[in-house]
Order: sequence, then C-alpha cells, then structure tokens
Amino acid sequence: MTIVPRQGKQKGASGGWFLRLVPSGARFSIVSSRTAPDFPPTTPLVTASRRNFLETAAALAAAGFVPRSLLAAESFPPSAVRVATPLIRARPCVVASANGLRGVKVAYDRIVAGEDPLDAIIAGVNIQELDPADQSVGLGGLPNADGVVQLDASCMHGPTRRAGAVGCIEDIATPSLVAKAVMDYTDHIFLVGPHARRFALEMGFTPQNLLTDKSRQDWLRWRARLNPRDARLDFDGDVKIHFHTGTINMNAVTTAGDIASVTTTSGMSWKVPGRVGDSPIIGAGQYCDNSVGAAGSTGRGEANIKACGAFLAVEFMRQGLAPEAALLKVVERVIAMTESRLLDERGRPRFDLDFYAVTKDGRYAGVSCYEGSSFAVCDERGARVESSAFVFRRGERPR
Ligand code: SD4
Repeated sequence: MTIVPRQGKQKGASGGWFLRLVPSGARFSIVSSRTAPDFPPTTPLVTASRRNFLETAAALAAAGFVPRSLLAAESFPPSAVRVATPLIRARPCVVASANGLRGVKVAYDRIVAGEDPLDAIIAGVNIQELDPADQSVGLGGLPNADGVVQLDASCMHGPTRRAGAVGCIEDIATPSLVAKAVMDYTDHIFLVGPHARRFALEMGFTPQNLLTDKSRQDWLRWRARLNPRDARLDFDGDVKIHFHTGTINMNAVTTAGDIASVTTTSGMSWKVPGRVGDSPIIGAGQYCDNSVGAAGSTGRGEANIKACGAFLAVEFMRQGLAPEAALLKVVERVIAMTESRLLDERGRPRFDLDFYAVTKDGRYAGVSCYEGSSFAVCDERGARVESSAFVFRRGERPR
C-alpha cells in the first residue's frame, strides 16, 4: 500500500492525505477515498484478463453451468499476500455451524490440497448461500419486515491480517464473496446498504431476486399475525412472536497453521429494515488471529455484539484456555451483558446463541447457551456433526 498525497497540494482541509492501494505484482487494486479528486480511480476495476474471464463465465452461466452470482468472485485473486508466520505443522481442521456440514467437507478438501483457508471456507459457505432451501442465508433467506432480503457477511484472513464486511446488502446471493472483495480491492473494511450493492455490481456480481416463494409465504404468515402488542421481541408477554435465526459461520486452520473465518447470514427474520446483526461485525460475528485461532457465532446477534463474542473467544484462547472453555466463558459474558428483559427470573437467556472456535493447532469446539445444539467439523476423521457443549440443560430453557 502506498500513501498518495492529494493532488496538487500536500495538505488539505481534512489533512490532505489519502491512502490508496496501487497495482502491485499480479494484483490490480483500488482506490482512494470517494472524496479524492481523482475518483474514480485511474486503475480500472475490470482488467483485460478479468473481463475475459467474466465474458467466458457469463457464457457458461447462460448455458446453466455456473451460478451467476459467483462469476465475478471466482475471478478474484486468492488472498495470497502473506506476512511471515512461524513455520509450524498444524492439524488442519474446519469448524462451522451445523448447517455447514457440506461446507466443512468442501473447505477441508481444499485446504489439504493447499488452497488458501479463506478461499476454502468461502467456497464452503457459498453452498448454503446459494441453496434456496436454507432460509437463514443468501438466496431464500428470510426477509425483513418489508419482505426484503437484506444480507450481512464478514470475513478475516489470518496470514495477511485483513478483513472485509458488508451489511444490509440486497440482491446479491453471496455476500461472503462481496465481503472478501471489500477486503481484497479496497482499503476499507465495511460497506453497507445500497452502496455495498453498488460496489458488488461494479465488481461484476450479478443481482437477482433473493426472495423465494417459500420465504415470501412465511413472511406473509408472520405479517398476518402482527398485532398492536408486538414489540419486535421474540416474546411479548403472552403473545409469542417467533423470529427465526440461522446463519453460517465457518473457521479453518491449515497444515501451515494459517487461519481464516467467515460468517454470512440473512440475519434475524422480520427484522426492522436496516437492522444489522453481529455477523458482519468484525470481532462479534467472527474473528481470527493467525497466531491464536478463530471463532464465530450464530444466533441472537444483539446479544453477541455487546460482548464482542468472537474477539473475546480468541482472547481467551490466547490466554491459554482450550476452545470449549473459552467459548463457555464467552457465553457467560454474554449473559452477564444481557438486559433483564431478555433474561428469565433465574437469569437464563430467552434467546439462543452458539459459538464455534478452532485453534492454531487444530483443536476445536462448539458451545451453546442451551443443551441440544450441534456444530459441523471436518478434520482427518472426516466431516461430521458433533454436540455442542452448553451452559444450561434443555429443561432449564424458559418456557
Ligand atoms: C444475526 N447472528 O443477524 C445473526 C444471524 C443469526 O439469527 O444467527 N440470526 O443476529
């Protein structure tokens, strides 16, 4: 990265300096701040080789061979610029929320074949993002109160210590890839709303209607049950208003000990338009430190955000706790940070929240507030679902 002085003067009203990524080696790059005098950048967003790729891929997609929303993303360079890490031989492992069972296998096979860990886990979560039957993420995700699907995602790449995120993005089925594009092609971390969508279109992603008939029917049923007592909480006295939660978080460590994490979601169903959960917030929905490990979450994002759960998990592991012990302490912290209206009279949460973690040496865990949750993992023993550790027994859940 190069620090480029503002054109024509060294210092302006706002300090006068702009950070701009410039072409380097095989990587093309963007850009400066939108307020920079030379915006849009002189470096084109679509290079000749990338354009050729897009044209070829578009032809394949037209013939039904490739999911259109993956086209541009497949042309992105791998997250390849490494910083020095100590040479270690780790135990490769991928851990995810339970809906990532197919994805952890795909990601594991890729990392043992030598692929970058972030590229591998994004390929893993793309399976759910593009599956219309998974109503918690991407295509077919449950919509907001207006019936609009708004997606959140974030990712971190341990070897390069980089991160990217998008919030409230519409019409793009693979927000995880848009988050990675923010990471790879801007000097920012987090783009939101219509601007995130516009960025995705500029990067070559194809917009599509993400609201499936099934999700629309569910939304109509929810709307028909609305009444004056609704307070947009999971509970409201005697009136039960069910919000659905989902999401996929995936974390991986490679044989070289390189780590990455990603979380992608359609967020809480029927949410207030514009609501952003924990998934796209670095340190809440996912976090990764290449010297320690990675962690991420699914469930009630509002509860997690206040505890910075993923960051806290990595910090506990840095202090030497095993992943399960670290995640149990995170859940305890979440509960300690929860407002009383979301706790029952005995201090038990009225929501679900799950965490997943992997360490640099390939140990892993899944932890939930309540007994009964599970998570997906893939290592040398293959892909499987395991039971999560928990803080409260199933019978202790508030009715
Ligand atoms: C959120 N944690 O938006 C995410 C997604 C999820 O329930 O798991 N939803 O709060």
